Amino acid sequence: MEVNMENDQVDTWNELTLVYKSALKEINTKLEILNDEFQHVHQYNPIEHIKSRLKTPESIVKKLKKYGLESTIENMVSYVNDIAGVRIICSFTSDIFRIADMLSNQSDIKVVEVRDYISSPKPSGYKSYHMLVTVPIYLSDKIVDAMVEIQIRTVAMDFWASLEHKINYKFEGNVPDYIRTELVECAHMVSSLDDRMMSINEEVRRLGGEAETEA
Ligand code: 0O2
Repeated sequence: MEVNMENDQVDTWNELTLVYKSALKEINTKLEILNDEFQHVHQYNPIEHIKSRLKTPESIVKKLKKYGLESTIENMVSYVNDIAGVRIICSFTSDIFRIADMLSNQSDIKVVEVRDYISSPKPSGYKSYHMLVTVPIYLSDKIVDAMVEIQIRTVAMDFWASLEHKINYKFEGNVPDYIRTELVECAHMVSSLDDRMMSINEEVRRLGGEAETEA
């Protein structure tokens, strides 16, 4: 898909990209600090790994088309909330809420919206905790609040979501019913696995140890 822009729009787009990239850096640094501090205080890392990405212009245009909107810079900023996206992968479900709380409690982060697909999974079986936040970016002559979509999920939820995403892509949304049903069943297995792994970890902690996950 081709994205055509006038010269002045290219300038605005480049500035926007810089702001969103900076927002990803800010959030990543905050997460690294929280993870390091958690390791220092509790000898435990709640975060397994972090992935961050800027949405490609092609996917932004595709999303605007889906919303029936024109591909303008204004529409991108106003209606596409996940231009900057961070995915945080944790070992246990309890870590998800711990990280969400720690981020929400930071005074410069404004939580715009929370979608808790852990407590209320999507009909597809999708589970994840989504937060839409803004973080201030200090430029030379102004402060800009940049929007970042944060998705927090366990390793098992992430495994399920990435396979389901690939399947949806392959079938362009028209996934055969029996595969959909199988995916919903697998999502239930993922939930049960997450619950059991968390129980084992809690039991080990109760016994005075810590079930370390691989570094
Ligand atoms: P991509 O390519 O991953 O960025 P909205 O952004 O509000 O228009 P929606 O679906 O109402 O879209 O918002 P929601 O539910 O918060 O979902 C945002 C993102 O969560 C999606 O981004 C996906 O990454 C992920 N997601 C949501 N539902 C599912 C699902 O059923 N399966 C999988 N695998 N991922 C899901 P995008 O932009 O749709 O896609």
